[in-house]
Amino acid sequence: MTKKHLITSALPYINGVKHLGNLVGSMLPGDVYARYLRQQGEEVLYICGTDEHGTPAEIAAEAAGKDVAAYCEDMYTIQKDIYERFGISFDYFGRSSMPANHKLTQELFLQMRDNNYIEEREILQYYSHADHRFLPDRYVEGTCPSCGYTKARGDQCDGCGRLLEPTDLKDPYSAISGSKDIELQSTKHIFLLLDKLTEPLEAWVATRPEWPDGVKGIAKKWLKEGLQPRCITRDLKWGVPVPLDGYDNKVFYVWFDAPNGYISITQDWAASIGQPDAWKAWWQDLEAVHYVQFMAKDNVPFHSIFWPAMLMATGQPWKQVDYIKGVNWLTYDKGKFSTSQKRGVFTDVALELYPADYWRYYLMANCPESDDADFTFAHFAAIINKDLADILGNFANRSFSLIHKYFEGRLPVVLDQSSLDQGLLTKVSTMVADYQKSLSDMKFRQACAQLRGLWVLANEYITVNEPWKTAKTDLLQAGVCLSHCIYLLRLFAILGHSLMPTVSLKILALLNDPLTESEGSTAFAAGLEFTAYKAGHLLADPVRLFEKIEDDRVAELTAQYDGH
Ligand code: B3M
Ligand code: ZN
Repeated sequence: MTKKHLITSALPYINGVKHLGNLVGSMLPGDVYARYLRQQGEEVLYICGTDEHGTPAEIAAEAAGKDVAAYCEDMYTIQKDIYERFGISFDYFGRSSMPANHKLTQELFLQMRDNNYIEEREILQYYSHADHRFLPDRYVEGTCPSCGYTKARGDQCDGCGRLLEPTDLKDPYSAISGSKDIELQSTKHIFLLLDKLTEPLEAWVATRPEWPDGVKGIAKKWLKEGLQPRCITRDLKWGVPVPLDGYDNKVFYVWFDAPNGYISITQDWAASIGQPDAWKAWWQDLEAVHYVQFMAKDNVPFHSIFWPAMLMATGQPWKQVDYIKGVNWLTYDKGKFSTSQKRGVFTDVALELYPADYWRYYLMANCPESDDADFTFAHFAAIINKDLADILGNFANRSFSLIHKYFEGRLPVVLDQSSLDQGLLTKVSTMVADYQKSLSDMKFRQACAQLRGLWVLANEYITVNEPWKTAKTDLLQAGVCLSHCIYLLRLFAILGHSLMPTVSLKILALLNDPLTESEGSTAFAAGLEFTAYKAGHLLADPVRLFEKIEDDRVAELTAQYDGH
């Protein structure tokens, strides 16, 4: 029995519009995979939403001069709209601050406590006299003890990725005010006894040999280093309240509630479709679901160790992730994206500059799967101009223009066994199968290269057969060639739908094809047959599919977004 497919992308933090690195790190690959599976006729549920608690939200709301709840409401709407315009086809894009996540997180916590995985401890925490408050870990910054990065945060060092406690930092200061007038004072917090879950976690990770090497490496490194009890409460106001007496001024650590958001957002999805229990089939029917998570590598520890441990500690049979597609980072011109320094391309601006599908194709063709990838406008323009404009766009333009010139815009001939170019079809079928396998295996760079290879093959086919010449002496021969080109264009529209949904539908419209949304296995299978159209099928007038990006524009954009 084929399994249903549960897909989640790491929940983007609520603070600020996300950049291209966030998009290619979790939401875009998740979408390509979800679209591909749906097109194969598989049952898919694609869940994501904003990660709204913790210091990122509080700091950003303060900077925006807004109440944090109002800030989150506004940013949720803005982010949701951007992902829709990028064609990210979530089945539901929810919010970790919704009541369902508060309820679930508190329930899971109490189950962990009843199973003796929770401990209260007095700890020393930085109190800032300048800010009149205890400083949560992300509010403390300082020098990383491992790599010397001077803006390391109290929970993780952005310089080397190491997870830290605030007391690990050298020369610590308040990230709120910059004040060094901070001192360690005693305060009560709650700890999750992760160390008690080492064995079940080791046994569970061992059942996931197919995880990418990078993901397995991170999980095993954490286990090898030895899991430590981890503090799961923070001195913040905005977050999930702790359902215990004496914790009125504390909330759960954001990473203790955010992953539960995958489940609670599914609960919100179920409510939104009027079937409040529909979420259970995805999270409690363990054998019926294949669960894939998409995220950037810095999130892997929390998804491969921390959250699975939390679910194990509840003693409940929660669906655990089957495959983690962790990707590396997209750098911007050999540096970091930066909101504050206005360095890099952010998703709202990207949509103003070029159509979503330009970005979708470029980012997947250069997806930082096995290593970091670097974005420059020069490289972006080179790929758009070559792959999309010169190869796919040129092939479409030549095919349509010649059919309008010699065949009044109608399909020249309906191909049959006698006129079909078997050699071409054999090559195409093999390449299509390879492309399908790459998408199924979530090897996106490879899939894009294989799709591009099909476009190259089509250009070679029309060049070798020279229909613009043969039309003058043997119209039928030219017609047979051009009918193959129409078959190929339809195939490219269907194959490319998961990567470039808008371009795909544009090509189908040019073909006057009845497929409105090339989803579902019939559409995919239909793409492989060559008798889609009847004799005389009228094609739309040719339009240019892609606009090239000129050198002077590249120079302009490079200067505009380099953050100086
Ligand atoms: N909000 C993404 C990040 O670290 C983080 C993911 C949460 S998934 C539960 O940018
Ligand atoms: Zn470091």
